[in-house]
Amino acid sequence: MKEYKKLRGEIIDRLQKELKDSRYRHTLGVESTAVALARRFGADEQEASIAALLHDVAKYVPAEEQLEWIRKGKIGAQFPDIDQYPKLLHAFAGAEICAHDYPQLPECVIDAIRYHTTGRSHMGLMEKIIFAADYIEPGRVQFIGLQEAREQTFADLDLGVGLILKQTIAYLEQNGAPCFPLTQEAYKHFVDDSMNVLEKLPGV
Ligand code: DGI
Ligand code: FE
Ligand code: FE
Repeated sequence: MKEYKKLRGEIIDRLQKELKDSRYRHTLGVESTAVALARRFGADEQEASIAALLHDVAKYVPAEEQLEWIRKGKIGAQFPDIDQYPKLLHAFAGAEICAHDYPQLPECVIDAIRYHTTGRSHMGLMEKIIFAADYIEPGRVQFIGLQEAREQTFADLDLGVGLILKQTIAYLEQNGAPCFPLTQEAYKHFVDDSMNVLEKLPGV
């Protein structure tokens, strides 16, 4: 990536200003995990680093401002009820903000930011890496299934994504939170359909 070092430095400065401390540390954990996954699965490590650094950049942008970015952005018209899913806004808004602020970034980096929370069916390699790295980064507070998700992801990225989707949907059900259509489609693709992940996963 052209001028990677300079860009990374600029982004680090921005994150230190715009993110809370704990979110900043999480972001660096996602970066190191994403770079490791990129090396393991043959993706561009610099692109993984930048996508990871930017994935939560919109976390503290006011909700109304996030909605404005989304409404005028790529998927706004597709999901008019997006305001019913407050936890998802930062991913969709973050992608629009980054496409605007860093026009040099490739589409795969922007899409990795856009789909890092929900996933989607037919995710590209960079999307899978950021989706998984966000979930398994070393700073995540321990919860049931985290260690298995880590091991599974480094063994087989598709199986890792499938396991993470399965655990996320179980978590949403437990908490009575609605599952977003993209997450349902991702689950169908990675867990139910072609990949038959469930049959390959030991006792989950
Ligand atoms: O931003 P992070 O905290 O690092 O992690 P994230 O972007 O994966 O956001 C996780 C939150 O998003 C978590 O509280 C669960 C929620 N979430 C993930 N998928 C869905 C969802 N919430 C709803 N309502 N529907 C989803 O499909
Ligand atoms: Fe996030
Ligand atoms: Fe995150």
